[in-house]
Amino acid sequence: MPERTLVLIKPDGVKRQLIGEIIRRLEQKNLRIIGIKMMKFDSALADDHYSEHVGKDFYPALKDFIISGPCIAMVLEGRECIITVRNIIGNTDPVNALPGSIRGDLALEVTQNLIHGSDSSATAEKEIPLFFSPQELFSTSSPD
Ligand code: IDP
Ligand code: MG
Repeated sequence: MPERTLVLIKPDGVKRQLIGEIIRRLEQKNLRIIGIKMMKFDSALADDHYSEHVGKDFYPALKDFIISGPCIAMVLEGRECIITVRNIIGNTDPVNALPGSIRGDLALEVTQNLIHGSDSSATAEKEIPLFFSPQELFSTSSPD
């Protein structure tokens, strides 16, 4: 099975009407979207998804932001898609993200940095089921 990763267009990306621009960049790389939905974080999902950051000084601001409005959640599939998506996204701080990356071209703030991508296969395996049931995913390697 090809590798899978969780991608979120964060509330700033939805508000700024960058959904199409962000998806265009991912699809043009020939990554496959195998699941997609608009959804809103609640408090519990924020704490689960960002469990590694709960308790850090920036977490209250991150949590307020991620629950502030709807997100687009997606599962992408493709060869080495975890590192590939991370490269397309760019550095966590948009100031340090290279031009050509999503954060490098389109964002300026560390909290409001437009997009999330899983950082490892273990993380992807933890994150994907928080947003999608198996029935909501349409793998490119399945017959339909
Ligand atoms: P990532 O999104 O590039 O994987 P992480 O370190 O996993 O970065 O942090 C998750 C999110 O938390 C970041 O995307 C960003 O929105 C926010 N964040 C991370 N570090 C900071 C910080 O030092 N100040 C403010 N927000 C931060
Ligand atoms: Mg991360």
